[in-house]
Amino acid sequence: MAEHESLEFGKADFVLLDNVSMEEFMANLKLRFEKGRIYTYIGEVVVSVNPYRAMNIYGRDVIEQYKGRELYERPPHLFAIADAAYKAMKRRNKDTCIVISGESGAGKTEASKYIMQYIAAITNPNQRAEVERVKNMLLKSNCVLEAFGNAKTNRNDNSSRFGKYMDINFDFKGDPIGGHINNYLLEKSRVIFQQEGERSFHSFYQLLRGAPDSLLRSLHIQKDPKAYNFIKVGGQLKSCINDGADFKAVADAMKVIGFTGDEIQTVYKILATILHLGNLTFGVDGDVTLIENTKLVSVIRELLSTKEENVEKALLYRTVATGRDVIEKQHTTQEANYGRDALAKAMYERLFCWIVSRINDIIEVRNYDAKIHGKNTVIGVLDIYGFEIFQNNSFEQFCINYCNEKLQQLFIQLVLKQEQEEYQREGIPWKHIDYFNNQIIVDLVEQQHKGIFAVLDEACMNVGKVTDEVFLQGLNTKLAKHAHYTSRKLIQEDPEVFSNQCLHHFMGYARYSVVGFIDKNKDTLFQDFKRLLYNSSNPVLKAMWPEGKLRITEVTKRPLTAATLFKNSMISLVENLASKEPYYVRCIKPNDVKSPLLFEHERCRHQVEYLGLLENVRVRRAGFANRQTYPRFLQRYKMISEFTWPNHDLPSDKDAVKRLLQGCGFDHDVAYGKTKVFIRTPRTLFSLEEQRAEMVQRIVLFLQKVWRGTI
Ligand code: AD9
Ligand code: MG
Repeated sequence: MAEHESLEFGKADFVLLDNVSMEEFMANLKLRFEKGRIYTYIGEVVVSVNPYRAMNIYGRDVIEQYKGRELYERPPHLFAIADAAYKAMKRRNKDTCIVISGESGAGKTEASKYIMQYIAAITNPNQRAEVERVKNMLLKSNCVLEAFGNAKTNRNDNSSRFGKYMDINFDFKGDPIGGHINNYLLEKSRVIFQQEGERSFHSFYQLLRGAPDSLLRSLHIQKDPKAYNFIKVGGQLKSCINDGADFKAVADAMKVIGFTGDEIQTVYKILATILHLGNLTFGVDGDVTLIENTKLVSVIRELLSTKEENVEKALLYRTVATGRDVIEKQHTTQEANYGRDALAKAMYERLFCWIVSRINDIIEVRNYDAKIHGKNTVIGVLDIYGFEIFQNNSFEQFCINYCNEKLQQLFIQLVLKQEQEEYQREGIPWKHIDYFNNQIIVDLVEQQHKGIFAVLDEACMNVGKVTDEVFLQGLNTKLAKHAHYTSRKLIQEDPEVFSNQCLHHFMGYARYSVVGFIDKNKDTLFQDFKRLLYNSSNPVLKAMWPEGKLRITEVTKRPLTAATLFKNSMISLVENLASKEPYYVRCIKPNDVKSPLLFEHERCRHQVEYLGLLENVRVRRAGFANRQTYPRFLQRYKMISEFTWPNHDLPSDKDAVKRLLQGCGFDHDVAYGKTKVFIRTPRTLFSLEEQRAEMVQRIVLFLQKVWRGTI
C-alpha cells in the first residue's frame, strides 16, 4: 500500500478493505472520489473514476515522483502502472501491454494519453534526436486520429468511434524507437447519419469552423454546417470542443508527422466531396434516373480530379458482367441514394485507414540496428470504444459491445481464471472464488455455424433478396433457447419497432434493431466507384483505391463480410494481448451528466459488479502478488544471501530459495509451489529488490576497488 497516504482518503488498495463486500468497496470508492483520489489499486490493477474536471496530477513534478519507483511507494496513479509496465519490459526484456477498459465516457482515451505522455517523459534522457522525433510523432498522432475517428455522442463529447491499439517499440536502452497503430472498425455509418443530439466526426466541423476562407472557397464549401445534409442529421452542430482551434492543431500535427502538402490538401478535398455528396439528390424523368443538382457534380469532379461524365455515370449506373457480356444497368433512385451513401462512407473509412497507414509508415522502426539486434521490446496500449447502449442500437453497437465482451473475457482468463488454475497446478492450498464467466456470450456472438455473426453471414450469402427479417428469423430459429438471447416477434406493420433482438451482455441488457444489419454486413460498394477513384489524376487519392484497377470481369471473389473481418481482428487482438504481460486500467463513469461532483451510487455499483472488481479483490487477496520459478528467483536474488551466493550446495533450487527466504525473515509471506515460489505481498518483493540493489552497489564498489588495486 502507499504508506504515506492517510486513511482520511480511504484505502489506496481495495485489497486492504476490512471486509470484501460490495458496501465496503463502494464506500471506499466514493470516499476517494469525493476526496479527489480518482485512482485506487486492486493489486496491480488501477481502478479509475472519471473526475470530469481538470486534475492537477499529471504535471512534470508528478511524473518525477513516479519515475522508476515501485508501484506501492506512491499513491495510486496511472503513471505507476505505466512505470510498472515499462520496468517489466526493461528489466525482464518482456513485451507488456496496458489494457484500458470501461464503458463509453469512463475515461479510457484520456487515460491512454496520460500513459503515453508519461512514457514519453521518462525516456530518452540523452535527448537523442531520432528518439525525440519518434516520441513527438507518437504524441501528435493522437490528435489527428481523434479528429477523424472521434465524435460527440450522447454518452461522450469526444467518443472514440474506432478501436485503437498502439505498440511502442523500445531499443535496448529503453528508449522509444518507433511504433505501430492497429485500428479497428470505424463506425462509418456516422458519416451519413447521427442520432438526435449527436454529431458526425469532428473533422467535418473542424474544417468548416477552422479552415481559412481561401481554402473553403477552393473546396466550394460554406462555413455553416447546417448547409450539409450529412452532418446536420443529429441537430447538434456545436460541442464544448473548440473546432476552430482544433483545425489548426490537427493541420500542424499532420505537418509535424510528415504528411506532405498534397496529402493534406487531398484530405480536405475528400472531406469536402463527402459534404457535397450529401447534398446530391436524384429524381426521375420517365424511366430515367437523373441527378437533380448537376452543379454539384462539377464540384465533385473538380475535387476528385476525375472526369465529370465519369462521376455522373458512376452515380447513376452500375456495370455488371453477365457471363462474357458487360452491361450498364441504370440505378433506380433508391439504388442511386444507396450508392451515394455507400460512396461517402467508404471514402471516409478509406481516408481514415490511409491516415493510420501513413502514420505507421512514418513511425515504423527505422533503425536497422535496433531491428536486427533483437532487443526490440514493445509496450502496447489498448484504447477501444467502450460499451454503449443508445435509444437505437444497430450493427455498430453490436460490434462495439462484442469487442467489450472479448476484453472482459481476456481479463477473466488472465486475472481470474489462470490465476486460480495456477495455484491448483502448483499445489498451493486454494479455495475457489466464483465469478461470472462471459464466455457463453462471446460464443453466442462468434461461434462457428451457430453464433449470431455466422447466422448473419449465412443470411448474406443467400441469393436473391435477403432482408433483415430473414436474418432475424434465422436467429429466432437457432437461438430461441439461448439464455442470453431473446427477440420480439416480428410484426410486419411496424418493423422499425419490433425487428429487434435482445442480448443479455455481461454489462446488462441491450436491445438491437436488426434493421440495416444485412447491408452493413455486406458492405457493398459498387465497383464503378472504385474505378472512378482509382482513375483520378490525384495520385494520393488514386493510391487509396488500388482495387479500382481491376476490370469488371476480373472481380470474382466475394469479399469477407464486415462481421467476419471484425471477428477475425478481435480474435487476433486478443491473441496478441494474451502473448504480452498485461496491466489493467478499469475505468468507471460516475454519472451520466458529466458532473465532477456526482457519484451515482447505483450506476457505479453496476459497473463494479459487471467488471468483476469484487472477484478481482477476492482472488488478489487470497492470492499472491508475485510468482517466479525457482531458478529465475535465484538468478535475481542469490546475491543477498550467504547460503546462495555465489552458488548453493543444497539439493534443489527450491531448497535454496527456501533457505534464502528463511534467512531474510520472509518465510511467512510466501508459499512454495511445485515449480514456483509465490510471494504474497508486494512489500516483500519490494524489500528483496532493495536488498538486491544494495548488494549490487556493494559488489560494484568492491570490483572497482579491485581494479584500482586498492584491495
Ligand atoms: V468512449 O468509449 O471513447 O466513448 P472514453 O474514451 O472512455 O469513452 P474519454 O477518455 O473520452 O472516455 O473521457 C470522456 C471525458 O471525460 C473526457 O473528454 C474528459 O472531459 C473527461 N475525463 C476523462 N478522464 C479524465 C481525467 N483523467 N481528468 C479530467 C477526464 N477529465
Ligand atoms: Mg475513447
